Amino acid sequence: MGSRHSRVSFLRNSAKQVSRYRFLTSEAVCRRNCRFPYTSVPRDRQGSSRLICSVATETVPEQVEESKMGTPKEIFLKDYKMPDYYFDTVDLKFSLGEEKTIVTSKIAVFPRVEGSSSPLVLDGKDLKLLSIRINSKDIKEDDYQLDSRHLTIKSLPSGTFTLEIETETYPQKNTSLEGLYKSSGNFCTQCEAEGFRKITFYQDRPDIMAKYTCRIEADRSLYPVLLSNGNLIEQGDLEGNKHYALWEDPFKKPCYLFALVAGQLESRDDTFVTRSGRTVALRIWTPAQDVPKTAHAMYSLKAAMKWDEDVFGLEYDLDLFNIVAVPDFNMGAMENKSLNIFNSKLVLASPETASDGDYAAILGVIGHEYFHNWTGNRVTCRDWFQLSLKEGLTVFRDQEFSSDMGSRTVKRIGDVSKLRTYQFPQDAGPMAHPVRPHSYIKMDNFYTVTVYEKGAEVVRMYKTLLGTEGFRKGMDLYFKRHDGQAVTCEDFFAAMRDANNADFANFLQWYSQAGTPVVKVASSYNAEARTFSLKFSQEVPPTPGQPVKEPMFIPVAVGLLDSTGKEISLSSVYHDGTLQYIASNGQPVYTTVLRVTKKEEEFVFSDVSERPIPSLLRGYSAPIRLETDLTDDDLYLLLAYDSDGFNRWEAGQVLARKLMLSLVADFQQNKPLVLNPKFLHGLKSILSDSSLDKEFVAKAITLPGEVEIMDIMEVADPDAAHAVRTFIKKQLANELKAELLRTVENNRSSEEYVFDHPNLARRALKNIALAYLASLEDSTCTELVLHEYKAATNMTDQFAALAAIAQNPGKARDDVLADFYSKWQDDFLVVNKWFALQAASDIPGNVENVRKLLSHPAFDLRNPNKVYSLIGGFCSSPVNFHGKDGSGYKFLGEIVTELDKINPQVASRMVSAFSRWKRFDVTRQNLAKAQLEKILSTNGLSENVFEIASKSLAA
Ligand code: B3K
Ligand code: ZN
Repeated sequence: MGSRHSRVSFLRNSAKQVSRYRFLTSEAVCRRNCRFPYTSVPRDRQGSSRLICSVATETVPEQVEESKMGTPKEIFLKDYKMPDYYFDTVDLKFSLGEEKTIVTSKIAVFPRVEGSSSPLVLDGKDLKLLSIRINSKDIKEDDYQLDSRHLTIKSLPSGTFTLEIETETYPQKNTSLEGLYKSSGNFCTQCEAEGFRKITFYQDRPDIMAKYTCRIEADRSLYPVLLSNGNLIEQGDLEGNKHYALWEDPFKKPCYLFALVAGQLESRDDTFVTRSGRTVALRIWTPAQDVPKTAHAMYSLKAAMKWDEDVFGLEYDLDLFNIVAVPDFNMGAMENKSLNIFNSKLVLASPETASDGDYAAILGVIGHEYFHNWTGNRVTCRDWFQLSLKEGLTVFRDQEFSSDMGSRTVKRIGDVSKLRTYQFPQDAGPMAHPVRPHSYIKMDNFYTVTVYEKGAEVVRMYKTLLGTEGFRKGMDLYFKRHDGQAVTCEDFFAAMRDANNADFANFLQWYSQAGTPVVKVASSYNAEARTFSLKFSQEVPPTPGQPVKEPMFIPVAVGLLDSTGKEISLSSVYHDGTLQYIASNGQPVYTTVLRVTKKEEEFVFSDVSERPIPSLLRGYSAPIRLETDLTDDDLYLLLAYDSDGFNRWEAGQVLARKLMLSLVADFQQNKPLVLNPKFLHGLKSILSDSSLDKEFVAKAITLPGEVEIMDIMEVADPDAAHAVRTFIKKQLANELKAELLRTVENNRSSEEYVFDHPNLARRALKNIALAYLASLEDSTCTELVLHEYKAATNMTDQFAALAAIAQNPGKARDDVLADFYSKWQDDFLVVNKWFALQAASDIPGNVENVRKLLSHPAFDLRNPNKVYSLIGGFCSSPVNFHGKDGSGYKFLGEIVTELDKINPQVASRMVSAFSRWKRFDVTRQNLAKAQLEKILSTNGLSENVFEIASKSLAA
């Protein structure tokens, strides 16, 4: 175990070499509608010891501890080496017990190079080794070496051989929820990224792909259901009230996709007939009482299967697809081959207990995990640095799926908001890393918004450049070339390029350079020449370890509007001295994609008869910060008329950001705050426009969040951001009271809950109106919101009313919160919403309430969802977490230290809230720094927390 001293000295060394390190974090993991299971709270937008013993001689360790070893080792992409040995087949046997579980593996091994004399190095953690046999013979003690991380086998036969290893593990003591563990009495596994090494000794790396069988033996009464990957080929009874099941997966897979579940579960069963006529049995497994709540998950699965056939021509490849919901899960879900394991939160839903947001998240994540069957499972990653190869691509696929199932514009707005709120701050902080990171200590710290969400933006840019057909051609070639392989981001790039004979210039920079590019555009119109020029300049800010950046390839989708807001048809554009005609197919073209590849570059539209208003970066065609010279009048015109729905919303957001920043300056100088009447008028027009999609209106009248505003301030000032946002909200509510009341009236419905676009859009609009009205704190509005709370027949409406009331301290708030708990105390997912709502409250001094909730009987630090709700929720209130007295920081510091002993992955996510401490004033900086130093001085700190905390501090 690493001593306190060795850790501190490593820290000093690492601090000195800071420019060399680029550690990643799950910093600012998003809290909404995603694979990361934070509970969604409608606020801003209203809305990972040496335990390994010699062969069967030493005693069983008292407690299974998470990896708290010596000096953390940093792993580099540039050091990737092909494995010396490959595995052909793996036969696993699990004997599941109450004290211990015995795992036997039989592996057919072959050398990469015939006659190789290299040792075989296997990963293993927190395991007790019982025996090793090669070609059915026990091996001598001198022939292998065991340390806290590896089993190294030295003398090996030449050519192919069989390796049999028997180990003992202790799932009941495994609170890290990684490897084999127990959740609510059931056994389950989580192997990605490096959890399989906690199950048995193995080459735990994704480029080792093998065919698996898995035999599970367990008590028949305690564990009636025994599941693993692939097809069930045999089952039967054993002595001593035991039974067994034998599973065979016909597809080669990396060990991170292995899964096992054993327990008391029941299933909702359905079927899906693929387009080639294969009937697939679909089963969603939960404890018996929850089966009724799996209807929406089953609907989502079938919709996803159909969509992947329709859009990508991709069919499911087995006769059985299982989903299991478990209440204790670090992430949102896991795409194990044919046995997806999900956090219950992303499976269970009923109108009474789940909100529209939950329904949408379930749709998206069920889709996401299903889509991984091709993008991640059939074609996987060569090494973990390539994570975005599967995650960025699969996020892109789930985004497109959700778009097609609902409103494309609103989905895009939500995804871009997520990018701005969570990824932009990461890209601008000490944890900034490229979409394909260069190094890591703990891979689990790299499941970030950068790898996922920015990675999805990178995939989206291929599509923007190639068009739908070209992108599909690229995908087809990718699968044709790489099915059954473990590949790299370059392989994906090459498939896109080759299928389209495309010139992607410096596009690969998107995988290697961190930081959000800042692109400035200056426009000018020449009336005489009838030309309109757009001059672009780009700068990628320095990030840790990358002080100097190269220009990026930025696809900028552009349209031009005339002074009445009408689209101008585009004919040609000069670039680099050559005139390029815009392909038209005989139809007028209103949007073209400019390829910005240099530091400075000019594009000149010809044949433009009046000064146009450019609609730039349509659909948010690249993940950049765009600075334009558009006037407020230009922006109001775009807000009113842009045919690009995303840019119409964006114009309103740019105006809101400008207004908020100027009011922040006023607030800081103690000047009175005044709302710009033009802004009010702009929002009023949107609110009153009945031709607009209601969900779009709800988004358009939502102000940018406090985190987003803090991110664009010179020095982040949470108090100013909060005061200004609250001020504007109240002013708007006051001025638009009549319209808002009408909006609530007109959008109520007593009809049965339906999750479809018109209904969820209607509820979204009504509930944002309600939140605005509640901010007024007058008796009429309080009565109205209370009425809505009582009259609500579904969780969307009920929780929205509760959240609206909870904005304001007082008896009404206390009563309704108590009522809500008493109604829902038996439903742990709803109780988590209740925790999150209170935790995220901006009520002054809320840290004390949150401390009290820590000892609430429903709270448990061992359950990640509860931690994400209460602790994660608290950190999402800038005014309280960043309270100037340091009480929020002290609270988080204490929790992280305690949590790290239980679950390092979860603790590491929580400590990420400190990462941007340098963005604040000196007082806050010192307070946050002191907490980070205290955490780092903790004896036995996990590598997970160490990586995030030390990098945050060293920045
Ligand atoms: N691939 C999993 C996440 C694995 C978690 C590693 N600690 C979920 C997903 O992105 O689909
Ligand atoms: Zn994924």
